[in-house]
Amino acid sequence: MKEIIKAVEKIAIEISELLKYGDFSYAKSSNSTGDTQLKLDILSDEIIENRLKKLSNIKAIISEEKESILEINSNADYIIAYDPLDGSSLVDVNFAVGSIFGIYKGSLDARSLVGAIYVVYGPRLEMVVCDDSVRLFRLNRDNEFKFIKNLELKDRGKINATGGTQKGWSDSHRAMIKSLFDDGYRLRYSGAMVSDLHQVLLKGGGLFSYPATPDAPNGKLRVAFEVLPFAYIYEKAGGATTDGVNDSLLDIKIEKTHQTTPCYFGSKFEIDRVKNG
Ligand code: AHM
Ligand code: MG
Repeated sequence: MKEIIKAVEKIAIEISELLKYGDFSYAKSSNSTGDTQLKLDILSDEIIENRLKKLSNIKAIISEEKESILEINSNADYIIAYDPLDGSSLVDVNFAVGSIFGIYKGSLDARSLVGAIYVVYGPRLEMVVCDDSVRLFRLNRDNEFKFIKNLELKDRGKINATGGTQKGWSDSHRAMIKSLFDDGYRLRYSGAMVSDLHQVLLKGGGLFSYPATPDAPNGKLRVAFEVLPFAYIYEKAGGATTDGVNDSLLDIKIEKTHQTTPCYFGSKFEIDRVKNG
């Protein structure tokens, strides 16, 4: 695990440099979910692949930008599923974007998650590492990640980060979102899940939702690279998650690498509200 965290630190610094000075035009290709890829998506994926390939404890890697699993060491333990550059469509407007890593031991199964890490490329470079606890690190002037604090969600927050095409929301989803606003919750939504979930986590709580809609019947966010790593982090931070049906997002079975799901992450109070209407 330590080796993986060290590799992610190096990856974060390299991708951060790429974001500052790299070309942010589109490539001619698209990924498995059909998104047009930016050159930055492809280069970030290469940076991560090259760093992780050097580790002897990595069995395989799976990327949002790759069609299939890439085997590395068949006898090793860890499978890393990652989104190299989450929110990359916001690079042109200079918003904070991120990288997400799910660390699975043995098999690509939600209950095999042993850790998750995400990086936020904002005005500062931050990294949240979760194994048993959830810890925030920030890059200092000497290019070292320094521990800042442990992160915990309160039982109830104030932020309502609502995704998905609103005209496609179900009546029950619409009513639940409205009831939170009626209770004084504030809208906060940038369109990069790393930044939006980072905000909810650092401000102590609230709700991030991305429901199923007719244009995205299984939601938009990807189970293996995006949803499960954040579900692991939120639950370890004392929060809760659901897909609207299961008690926890960690109950989802991964059947396809690029599978998507509706998802809700938050403090316990807001997730109870999602579950009970
Ligand atoms: P990406 O990984 O291709 O950037 O897409 C995922 C992003 C998430 O970061 C974000 O929550 C969501 O897509 C935003 O979607 P929308 O524009 O529909 O709100
Ligand atoms: Mg993403």
